[in-house]
Amino acid sequence: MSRKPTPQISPSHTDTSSDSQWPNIVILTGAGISAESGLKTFRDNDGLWEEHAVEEVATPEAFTRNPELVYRFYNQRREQLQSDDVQPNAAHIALAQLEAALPEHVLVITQNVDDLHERAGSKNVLHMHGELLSARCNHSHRRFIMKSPFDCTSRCQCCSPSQTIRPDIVWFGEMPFHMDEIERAVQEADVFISIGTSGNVYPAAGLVQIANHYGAHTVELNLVPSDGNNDFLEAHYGLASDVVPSYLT
Ligand code: BV8
Repeated sequence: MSRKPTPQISPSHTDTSSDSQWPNIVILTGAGISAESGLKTFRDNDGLWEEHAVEEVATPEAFTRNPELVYRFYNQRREQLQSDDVQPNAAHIALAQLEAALPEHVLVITQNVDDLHERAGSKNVLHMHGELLSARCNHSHRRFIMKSPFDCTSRCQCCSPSQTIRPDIVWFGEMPFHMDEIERAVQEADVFISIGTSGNVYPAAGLVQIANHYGAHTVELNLVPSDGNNDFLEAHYGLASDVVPSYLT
């Protein structure tokens, strides 16, 4: 597949009136984009998994075996996310400004389960690993906003009798959300930008290969080279709150 011409994407320097000239920009984000907002990443030194083995808290088997522990793990993160000192940072804001300047041409696919992209103003966001602030009925799989802590008495409102609910999270071994839409968007992307992810978790980590195959210009913006850094045509390293705004403006 031939490579699409590398488009110029800083809308601040160009008239964005003629819509058709603008590229389709797909952005994949991971825990690193939220690190400077105070949310722990997964695999950095003081990361989330350090405190909990993945098998303990992020698999359906863990939830069946020990729902209280899983509830506690997610309640801690929900409480932290809702505290006043956790706010979107300059990287989230830069992505929201890009979407505002190029409506219909920017999609954020996030592995993150926080709502910082939305709170920064991004509207076109797909949470492929679910969302901390919602819950899911264990029977109907219907999802609903739930900001209060989970506990073993939590029940859904969609079934009769009410059924147990679970965090609205995609655990290991479960199919991520929105995969058809995600793969279609990556195939149609002119630019694919990966921000703040170690490239450890599939299928998210495999999206750059799809982007390359369909000829997109692929860019990694990260603190350090990720496991998949060789798959990117361009890379800039540093703190997301520095490297993302400077790349996009
Ligand atoms: C599935 C829950 C199939 C949410 C998560 C192929 C090969 C090998 C393995 C597999 C494969 N296919 C599937 C697998 C198994 C597995 C997998 O990938 N395992 C890995 C560990 C080997 N994948 C799955 O199970 C997936 N499901 O494939 O299902 C299927 C098919 C049919 C039918 C049914 C099923 C499901 C994956 C989702 C699992 N859930 N989390 C939660 O609790 O939050 S994954 C978890 O990791 C989070 O979602 C997280 O977002 C994600 C990825 O981690 P990162 O975001 O990258 O975070 P990390 O800490 O690793 O890295 C942070 C990066 O930021 C670092 O690079 C760091 O340098 C950088 N950084 C730090 N600070 C900054 C910064 N950058 C910039 N600025 C800073 N300030």
